[in-house]
Amino acid sequence: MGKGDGDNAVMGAEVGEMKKPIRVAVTGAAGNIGYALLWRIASGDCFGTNQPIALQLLEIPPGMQRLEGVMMELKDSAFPLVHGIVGTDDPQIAFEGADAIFLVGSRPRTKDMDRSDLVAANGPIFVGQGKAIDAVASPDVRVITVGNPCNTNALIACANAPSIPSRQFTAMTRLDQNRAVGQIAERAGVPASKIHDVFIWGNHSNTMYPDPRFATVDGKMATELFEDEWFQGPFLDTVATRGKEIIVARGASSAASAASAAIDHMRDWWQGSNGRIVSVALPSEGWYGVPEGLVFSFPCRCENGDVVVVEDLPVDTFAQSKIDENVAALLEERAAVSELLG
Ligand code: NAX
Repeated sequence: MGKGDGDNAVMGAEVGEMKKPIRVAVTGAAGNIGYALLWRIASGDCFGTNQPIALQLLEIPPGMQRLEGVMMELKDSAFPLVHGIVGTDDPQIAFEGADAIFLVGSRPRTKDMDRSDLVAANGPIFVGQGKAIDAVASPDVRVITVGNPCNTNALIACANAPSIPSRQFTAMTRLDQNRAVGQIAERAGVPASKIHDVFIWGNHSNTMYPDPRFATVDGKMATELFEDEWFQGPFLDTVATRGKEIIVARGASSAASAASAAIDHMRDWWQGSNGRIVSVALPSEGWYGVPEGLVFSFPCRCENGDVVVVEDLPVDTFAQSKIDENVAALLEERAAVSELLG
């Protein structure tokens, strides 16, 4: 199956009006996040309402029957932008010619697992998927890693795809950002749209740091409205532990909000962030003293299809201590998977 070709496995493929269809791959497509994500992609929320797409969905064999059901429902939704749907358990088919890839599928953490068990259980998945991306995806592919531990999984996939520039591999900290925005908006009594330029440093884990120092609330500096004690105490704690709180309340992990954040991340990358600062975890080029190659969340702007790190923000003592804490955690994760880095 070549880029833009038809294929027996493609249902209802028709290439034509509007723009040329792009190929969008989603792994773990029959999972909880997949169920929310696919409908947002298909409706045009991510790549634009004039951008047709072909969906290429990956599952593991035990997930294939559930994936069949998801594909039936996608067909039944009759999305005008969807020009084809492929479901497969072969990464080489799922990533063939892919222009955008959402790496969602991985083993969720269970009660008996600590973070190092999670790294060990999921790391190997991203070796195979990185190699497949290297072999068959579009050379311009943009990859977002959602499956946890997402920073280190992105690092593994990137290391196993040497022909693709490392800046095309990212991990998602946008959910942490959105959680931070939600907290500030609620306290200020304004809609989330009034909050700009809150962003996340570091790892998608409870060490991440939601930096409020440049945030604005309806044009006013957030730090003039609310005290440091709140930002460094309850605000930080709420954002850091929100995932756990949701599991307790809902009996299941965040899914719709995670899918929504993945849409925000890829939409801004694809269409631009309109000058706003957003959080993207990407392989460090030494920015802010973060060791080269670590997949670390930085303040970024998205413009002309690229993610550009905002390099000149001042860092105070508290922010530096949080950056250092995240560097240490990510160095430890990198050491734990060193044999998977090619
Ligand atoms: P689910 O368990 O509902 O779905 C995961 C799906 O992935 C399953 O259908 C499974 O069969 C499939 N899968 C497993 N291994 C695969 C492989 N090698 N190739 C393709 N598919 C595979 O989990 P869900 O709630 O959808 O969460 C998915 C991942 O997102 C988890 O790792 C989770 O920890 C992570 N999250 C990341 C977040 C972030 O902010 N970065 C937040 C939400 C979420 O916790």
